[in-house]
Amino acid sequence: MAGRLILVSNRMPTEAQTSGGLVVALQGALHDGNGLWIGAHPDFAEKPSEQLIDMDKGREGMRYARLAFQLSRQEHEDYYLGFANSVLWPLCHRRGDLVSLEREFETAYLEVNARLARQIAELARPDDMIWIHDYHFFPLAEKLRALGVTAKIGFFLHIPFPALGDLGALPQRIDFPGWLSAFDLVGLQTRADVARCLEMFRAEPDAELMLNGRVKYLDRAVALRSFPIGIEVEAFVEAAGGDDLRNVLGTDMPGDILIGVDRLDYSKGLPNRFRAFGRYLERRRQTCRRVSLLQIAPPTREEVPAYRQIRLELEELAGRLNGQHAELDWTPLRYIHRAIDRNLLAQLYRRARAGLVTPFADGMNLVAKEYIAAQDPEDPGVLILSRMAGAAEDMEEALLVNPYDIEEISEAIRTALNMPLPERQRRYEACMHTVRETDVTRWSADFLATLQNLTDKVTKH
Ligand code: GDG
Repeated sequence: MAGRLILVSNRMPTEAQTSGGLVVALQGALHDGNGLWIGAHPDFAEKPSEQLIDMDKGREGMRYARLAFQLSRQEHEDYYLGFANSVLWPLCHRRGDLVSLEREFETAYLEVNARLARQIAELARPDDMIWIHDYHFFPLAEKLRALGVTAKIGFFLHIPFPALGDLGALPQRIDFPGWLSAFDLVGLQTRADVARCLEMFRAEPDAELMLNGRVKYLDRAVALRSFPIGIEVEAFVEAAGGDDLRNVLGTDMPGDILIGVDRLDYSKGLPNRFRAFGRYLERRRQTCRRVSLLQIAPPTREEVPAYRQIRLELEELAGRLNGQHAELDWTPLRYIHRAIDRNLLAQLYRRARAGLVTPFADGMNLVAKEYIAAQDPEDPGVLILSRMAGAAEDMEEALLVNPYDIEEISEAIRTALNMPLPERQRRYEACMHTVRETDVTRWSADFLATLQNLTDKVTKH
């Protein structure tokens, strides 16, 4: 690649964050000294800043430059908590009932994207490649094109692509297909996401589907493809084999454990998971086997009302469940509303007889892949996975469940805990094959190679 790689994501890695699959994969892609990572500044400004801020001033040895766009507190509320997380997030996760359409949200979203476009346009050169991440920046390419930027621009959407019907919740004046077709390449998590994106274009009289996976819309053409994201497999396997957990707990981890790990988000299906576990406990009364569910659910976006709501709902369910089933020397549900250390997490996955991943909608779900990667191949646990998670598309050997069906999830818990070793091994191996195939380093290399190799014949201007 002759030019530089410019990455744009809402967050960028901080000094404290030295690991994490996506960060590692993208850092690897940002060739030595030849890349820029642009993200939001951690502090709010009095007034929105018109300049990108150099985050690494005076720091030695950075392999790439980090530049920050600074938001005002009001913009954080309207662009980030507002349009991104109270309109686009619920819309893409099939929760139209939670969409909160405020005119200020849309204005701030467009304004932040426009300002960022001006800042990027100042530094982008024609031979650079620009890779934009996620729903915070749907209109960014359109705004860059309007400023005359001709560099190749790719986009990856980490969350589900919305169904045509759900897009109706967007304000009429938004030209969503126009936003997307300003990119050269739109990467989505799954083939089902690509199908939904094509469905949207198919409904447009001005769109023309071409044979090579591209769509022509007005004077532009965009390539659509799925790039299922994954984890940093080897690092995770290694972390899972460590003994930090033993140092923390000693041998005090009695009985069989089920594990769930999710940001506390209404899309993750946590209430039904708790209910299904409760149902399982009711049914197995007669056996004396003690099974605990360890649920780790660190808080996110707590300023958004729907997130406060789900937190209260879970606290109530957890209290009721333990009240009904706990005994003097046993607590069936351990619910931790905090983030825990990554190595400990990997070792807890390995210790758990089953991993519960039951979202109603999820772009991919990396926890599913982490749970598999963490298992002991000689004695693996079982992944219980929602059909609605992107991860289910290529992990058919997990125990797939319908996240709305509490009985089915409770039945899957029973099946997982009683599954004979040869079946557990067979399922583990099949899932692990997918986990390796989608390693995050491969994922980013694949996306960038596809963007790089797009021929210019039908690109814009
Ligand atoms: C979005 C899409 C898509 C969670 N709790 C702790 C902790 N985590 C880590 C997990 C995992 C990550 O956070 C969560 O990733 P997911 O993929 O499960 O979900 P989202 O955060 O919603 O991510 C999703 C993803 O983007 C990537 O494209 O797969 O569909 O929604 O890595 O391990 N990590 C630590 N402590 C915790 O308590 N250390």
